[in-house]
Amino acid sequence: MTQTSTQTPIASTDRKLSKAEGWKKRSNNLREPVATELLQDTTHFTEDGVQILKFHGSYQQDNRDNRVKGQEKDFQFMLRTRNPGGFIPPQLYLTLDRLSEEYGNSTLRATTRQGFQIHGILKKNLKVVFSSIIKNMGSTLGACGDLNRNVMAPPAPYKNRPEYILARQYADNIADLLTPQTGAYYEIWLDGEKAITAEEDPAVKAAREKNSNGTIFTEQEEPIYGTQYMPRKFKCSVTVPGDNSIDLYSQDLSLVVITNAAGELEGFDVFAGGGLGRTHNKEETFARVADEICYVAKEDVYDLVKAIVATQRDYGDRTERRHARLKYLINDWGVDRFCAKVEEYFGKKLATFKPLPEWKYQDFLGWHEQGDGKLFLGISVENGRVKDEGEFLLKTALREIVQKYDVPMLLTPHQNILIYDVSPENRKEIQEIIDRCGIKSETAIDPLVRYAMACPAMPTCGLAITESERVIPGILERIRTLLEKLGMPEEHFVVRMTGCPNGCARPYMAELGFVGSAPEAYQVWLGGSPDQTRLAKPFEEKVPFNGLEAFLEPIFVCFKQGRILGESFGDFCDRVGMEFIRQFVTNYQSTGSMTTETTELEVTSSNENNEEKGSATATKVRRRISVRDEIYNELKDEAARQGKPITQLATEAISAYLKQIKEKE
Ligand code: SRM
Ligand code: SF4
Repeated sequence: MTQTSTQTPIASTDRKLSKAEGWKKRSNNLREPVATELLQDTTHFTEDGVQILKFHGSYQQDNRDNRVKGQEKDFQFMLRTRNPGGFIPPQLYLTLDRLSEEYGNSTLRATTRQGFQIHGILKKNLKVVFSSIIKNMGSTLGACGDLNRNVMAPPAPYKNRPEYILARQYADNIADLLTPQTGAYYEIWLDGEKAITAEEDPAVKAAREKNSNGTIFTEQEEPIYGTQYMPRKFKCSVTVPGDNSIDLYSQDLSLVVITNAAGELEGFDVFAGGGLGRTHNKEETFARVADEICYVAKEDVYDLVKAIVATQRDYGDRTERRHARLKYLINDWGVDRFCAKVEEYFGKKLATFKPLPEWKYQDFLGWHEQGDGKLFLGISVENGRVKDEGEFLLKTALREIVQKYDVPMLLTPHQNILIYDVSPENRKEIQEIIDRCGIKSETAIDPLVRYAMACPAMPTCGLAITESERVIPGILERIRTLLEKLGMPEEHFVVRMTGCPNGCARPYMAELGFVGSAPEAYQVWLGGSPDQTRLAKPFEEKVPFNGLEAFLEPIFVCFKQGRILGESFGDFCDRVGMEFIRQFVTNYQSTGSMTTETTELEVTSSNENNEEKGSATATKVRRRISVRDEIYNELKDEAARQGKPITQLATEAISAYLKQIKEKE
C-alpha cells in the first residue's frame, strides 16, 4: 500500500470535505496566504490567512473587553511556543519575558500543555517576535494547527531515574519525528535563514523518511503529513509508569516507558483515543478517555507512532471537524478494528499491553533533590499567568533568578514552573528572591488553589462563552468559605474551569468541573478522580455564577454525610452516582442559618444512624424539621465540640427528651 506523491491521504468519501481541507491544500505547505498578507499594511489576516497562521503557532484574536459595535475589532495575536516536555532554556525565557514587555500585554502564560503563550501582539510586530523566538532557541512551529502539538512529558528533572530521562528524551524524539518539514516557517519568519536547532537523533530522521507500508508520501515536502496535514490537531505524551502528571487519558496518543530491572529501556505501553473537546447540546461530540492499545518494543516505536498517525491521517473524518479527532475514529471503529488498520501500516502484529501500576497525579512543587547533587524548585503559578501585580512579583522574580543563576526551566502540564539545575549554595538566595517577591510556598497556598486550573477565556479567547481565569480565584474563595461554613475547613479537591466546552483546562477530568455554558452560567461536572484517571459526569447544565453557593451547598453536605473515611469528593460522587446526589439535592433545604430565621434540620428516620460510616448507598428515609436559628447554632457548636454530625446530635437529644417524657408518664 505504498503511497506516492499523487495520492491524497484522504480515505475516499462521497461527502464534501470541510473548508479547512481547502485552506490547507491551497496553502502550498503552509506558505500562503500568510507570506503575502504579512507584507500588507493591515491589522489582521483574511480567514485563509488566520487558519494557516495557526500552523506557525499563532492565533489571531481581538481584545473582547474593547469590542465596540460598528467599530473594527481590536485585533492582536497570541503566539504559543512548542517546547517538548516543557523545556525552556534560560536564553529563551529571557527573550519571551522581554518580548511580552515590548510587544505583548506584559504577561506570559504557561499553558496546560507545557508551552508558553504571549498575548497582545500587533500584526506589524509579528515578524520580529517570531524571529526573536526562533533565534533564541525557541520554536512555535506546530504549536497550533492540524498536526502534532507540543509533546508532553513529566516535568520532574530527575537525573538519577532513568525512566524520567527516557520519557523526556522520547518526548523530544516524537516531537522531532512529527515536526513539519515545510520550509515555509523559516522562509516567512527568518527570510529563508535556517535556524540553529538542536541536533536531531539520526534514528528519528531515518524513521521519518522510511516508507514502510504507506506511512509516508514519497517526493513530498512533508513526508508524513502530505499536502493536507492531519484531519485535526493531534496530541501526544510520553510518561513513566505511575506518573499521571501529563493527564494521560486525555491525549490522542501516549507512550509509557517500560524499563528492565537495570533501568534500561525495553519498550513502551501505548494508549490512544483520548480527547476532551465537545460542543454543548451536540451529543455526538464528547470527551473520551484513551484506550490501552498495545506494547511496542523500543526498536519499533517510531514505526508504530507513524502507523497510528497514518491511520488517523488517512481515515480520520475530514468532512466534519467536530468529528475529526482520533477519539471519534477509535470510538466509531472500536479498538479491534483500529488495531487491525494500525497493523497494516506497522507491518506486524501488535503486542499485548503490559500491566502498569496505578496512576498518581504529581505537581512537583517546592524544593527537591534532582539526583545529581543539584536541586529543582517547583513554583505554583495561578492559572499559569506569569505577571507582576501589586506586591506579587512573579515575573520579576523569575527574570531575576534566570538572569542571575542562568537556570533552565520546565513548564508543567498544570500551568506551573520548575526551575532546575540549581546549585545547593544558591538555594538560600533564590528562596530570598521568591520571598521578597511575595510568592507563596506550596504549603502556604490553599490546596483548592494549588490543584485548580482555568483556561484563559476572556478577553483573548474568541470561543469563550464565560469568564474563566479572571473569575476562578474568587470562585475558589467562595468554595473555601462554603466548606468552612459546612464544617469542612480542611477539605480540598481538584477544581478546573473553562469558558466553553472545548476543555482546554481539562475540566472533564476534574473532581469538580465548571464549563461555561451561557453568559455568567456554568455547566457543572462531578466525579473525576484526584489522579485524573476517569471522566467526570455532567450534573447540571446552567448554574448561575451568582448562585454557586446555593447550588454547591447540598452537594457538599451530601458528600460530608455520605463519604467513606478518607474518600475524596470526586471518588464519592462517582461511587454514589449523579442520581443519588440529585435526589439528595431535591430533598435538601439549606442549613445556612446565617441568612434564614429558621433552619431546616434533616433527620434520618432509620433506627440506625450510619452517617459516620457514611454509607451513601444505605436506604434511609430522610425527613425534615425546622428549628430556630439560635437552637441550630447551639446544636452546631455542640456537634463541633463533640465531633459529631449535627443530625446525630439532634437525634440523640430529641430521643433523650422523648424518653424522659415517657418515663415521667
Ligand atoms: Fe485549547 C482552542 C487555549 C489546551 C481543546 N485553546 C483553543 C484556543 C486557541 C481558542 C481558539 O481556537 O481560538 C484557546 C486560546 C485562548 C487564549 O486566549 O490563549 C486555547 N488550549 C488553550 C490553552 C492555552 C489553555 C490553558 O489554559 O493553558 C492550552 C494550550 C496548550 C498548548 O500549549 O498547546 C490549551 N485545548 C487544550 C487542551 C488540553 C490539552 O491539550 O491537554 C484541550 C483539551 C484536550 C483535547 O484537545 O481534546 C484543548 N482548544 C481545545 C479545543 C477543542 C478541540 C476539540 O477536539 O474539539 C479548541 C477548539 C478547536 O480546536 O476548534 C481549542
Ligand atoms: Fe477558549 Fe474554550 Fe479553550 Fe477556554 S476552553 S481557552 S474558552 S477555547
